[in-house]
Amino acid sequence: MEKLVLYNYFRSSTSYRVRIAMHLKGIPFEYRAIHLLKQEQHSPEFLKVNPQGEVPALKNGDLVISQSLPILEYLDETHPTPPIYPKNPGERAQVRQFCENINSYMHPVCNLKILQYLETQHGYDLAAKEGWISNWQIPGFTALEKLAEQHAGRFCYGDELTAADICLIPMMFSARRFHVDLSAFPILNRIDQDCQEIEAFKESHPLRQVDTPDDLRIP
Ligand SMILES: N[C@@H](CCC(=O)N[C@@H](CS)C(=O)NCC(=O)O)C(=O)O
Repeated sequence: MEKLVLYNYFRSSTSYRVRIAMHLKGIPFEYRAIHLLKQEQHSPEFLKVNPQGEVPALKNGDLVISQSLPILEYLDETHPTPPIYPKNPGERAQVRQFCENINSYMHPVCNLKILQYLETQHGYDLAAKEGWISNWQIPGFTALEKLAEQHAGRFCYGDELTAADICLIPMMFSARRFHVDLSAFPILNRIDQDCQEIEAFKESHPLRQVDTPDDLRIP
């Protein structure tokens, strides 16, 4: 069987989601780095892989899937152990809802192309971009904290890791990078700390990847 290829970038939070799932499930993969700041996502070769010009993209032989949430579901269906979605349909839908809060509302506002547009078309400097991100993400984290109050055990939904945690931890990493104040979210911070102790999260961490620049790398 051919090895799976993951097109990704160390600091991309959506790539980080997929790396966590692959390490958690023990799926070997080839790490193909796409340097977003060098605009490699818009190269003709990469656009053949993902016409949308975004990472992550997963290649399994002739099959290519982009969008991290469908990739997570594909991995869960092809490698069911350990599961990352609950079996019960209601609980499963709630985990998906939590993921979508992050995926469709919180993550897009800090995407590179959005920030580049704000800078080139509207003159945003770094402080203005960080203000923009906080403006949208604080209400997002506020909702996630409320959901966690209702549903969390050790992790976001009960005591088993799910896709909710796999989306949350990269979102928190990205938010901290842009100086979003996360101090008002004690449950989310506690879950984040717990996850950082788990091997799959350590291995997937943006600052420990092959394309992590040396000056950012952590042990
Ligand atoms: N909803 C997509 C979002 C993918 C996405 O936005 N990827 C970012 C990196 S986190 C990207 O490739 N951005 C390229 C750009 O902005 O030019 C997913 O979940 O995979």
